[in-house]
Amino acid sequence: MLVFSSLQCYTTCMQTIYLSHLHDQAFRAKFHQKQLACDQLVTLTGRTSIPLEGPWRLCPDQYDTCLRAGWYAYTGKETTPVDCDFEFWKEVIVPSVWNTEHEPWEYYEGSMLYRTEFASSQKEGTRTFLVFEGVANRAYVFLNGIYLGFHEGASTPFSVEITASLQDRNTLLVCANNTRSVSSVPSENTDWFNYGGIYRQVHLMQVPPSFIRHWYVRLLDAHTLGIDIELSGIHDSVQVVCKELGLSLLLAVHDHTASVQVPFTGQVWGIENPKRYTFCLQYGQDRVEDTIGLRTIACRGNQILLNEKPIFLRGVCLHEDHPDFGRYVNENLVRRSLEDAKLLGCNCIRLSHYPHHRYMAEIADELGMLLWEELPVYWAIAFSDPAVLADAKNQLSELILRDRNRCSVIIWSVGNENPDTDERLAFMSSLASLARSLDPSRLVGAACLVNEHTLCIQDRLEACLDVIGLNEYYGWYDPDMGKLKILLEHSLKDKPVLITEFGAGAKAGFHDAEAALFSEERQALFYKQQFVLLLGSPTVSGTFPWLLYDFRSPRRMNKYQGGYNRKGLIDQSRRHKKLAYATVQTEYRRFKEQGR
Ligand code: GCB
Repeated sequence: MLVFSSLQCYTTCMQTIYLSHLHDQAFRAKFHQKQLACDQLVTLTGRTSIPLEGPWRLCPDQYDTCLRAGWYAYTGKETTPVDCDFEFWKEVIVPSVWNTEHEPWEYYEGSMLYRTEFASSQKEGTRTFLVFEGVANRAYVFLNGIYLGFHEGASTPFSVEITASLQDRNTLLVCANNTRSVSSVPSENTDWFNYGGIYRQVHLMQVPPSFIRHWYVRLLDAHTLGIDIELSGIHDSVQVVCKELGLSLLLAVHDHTASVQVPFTGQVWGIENPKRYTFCLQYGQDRVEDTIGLRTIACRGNQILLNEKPIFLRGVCLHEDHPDFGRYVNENLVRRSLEDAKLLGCNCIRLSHYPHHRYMAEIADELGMLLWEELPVYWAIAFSDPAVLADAKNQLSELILRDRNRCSVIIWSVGNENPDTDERLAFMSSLASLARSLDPSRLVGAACLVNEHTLCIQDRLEACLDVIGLNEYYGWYDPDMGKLKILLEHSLKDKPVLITEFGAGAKAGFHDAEAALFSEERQALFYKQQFVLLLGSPTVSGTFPWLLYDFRSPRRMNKYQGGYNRKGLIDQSRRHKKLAYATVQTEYRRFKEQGR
């Protein structure tokens, strides 16, 4: 009897432990306490790192059982039944989005577990970091069964120090979750496909005990170069060398920072001559090196000045989307987009509606292309939620820390087409202030709102911006293109106004002499008529057709669209240039001849 009752008690206790997580609805809270945010980010560019790419094992975890029941702690030596067997998971190449890698996963939204093993030999005294360049939409990271932290935001990098938990052989487990949520940035409703996964590179980065955390090189004005460095360590000086500029400086470190301003007499970076200089920094044993272009960007009235000369932005918008790779991009795809934009006659690309891969700014620096970079503060966001604001601020900080040495980036955009409320104004103006405080050397913009009754750009946010974006679809969603003429006449501002979107849908290969909706002829006609108004208007300082390539969108389900937004000048395969591509090309040639 005694034996039976203690056995019964044992069984009940075990069951209690085993079952306890089934009733825990707050299981995420403990994970969310440990955030991997911008204060932990280390700069990747200018360093060598060990890529952790190649085959990883993946397993959908629709009910988040890994987080609920602690699968991450399993060693494979469990003596009671467990619900996962790592070695049977499907092998997939990382980085990639899972939607393109396995047909049953095409529309999957939820958690996906990623697991890899790697060996590491840690030299005495070195510090090791894991750097993730992009996990959609959020990530929970575990190394050797130990939880390292949580990151929110699909498009910006994050890192975590793993010096203390690193072993000779390591198991890295990442729970990537792409559930859309009203309290995320972006929110649950967007006009693009919600891809998921570890879709940008993962690196193992080893640095000496004292190292350079961030560095920021730019022109303060046409004749002054400014350098600011943030350090982690004990040395009292940091060396900065740029041979071509004849610079060799030893800067004193105070409070983990070093700064200097020196006269600049070199060549500025520009579209025609994308001149760059190699800068090397040495701090104790740590060394970083990067090629950096130097230029100024400013506004005078409604003009944009690049290197103190007015420039008209002949732009185009771009999404990261490819039928074979989703949001994954490699260097070739980025080069191809830049070539297609250059050939179109562009000098600027609007990277909509979220931070694109860092390759874009790196290669744009090299080729001479200006960029508008954007935060996914898109449509309806939970503007009154302080946690959402903290998330948006964190994403903005991570983006700026990543790209502020990239001269091609001239504008930080803090949002797109958001409803006009007091909460939205407070939210977005605080993002604009943050962008300015982290990087006073660039312009701040956003796509603003129109008063459709008075036909005028009218948005309280304008006061917080350097450049005003206008998305307009007169002649498409609103058939009356005549309204655009009036709107432009009413909207002459003392700041540059950029037409950050205008476009019409066309199914590649669908032709119609009457220019029916969704025909290539209709799209070409739309651009012809729009450009007559835009080119003649003193209000407009730049134009950005929406957009270079067709992209997937679950909101677009008519027979021409078939799950794609068809406003691309080129189709989604990137092979078929629609008629409108040549129309825009001709208009941009004309712009150029007229000195715009
Ligand atoms: C917009 C949005 C953009 C959409 C576009 C469209 O105003 O900013 O994200 O994709 O319109 O095609 O309707």
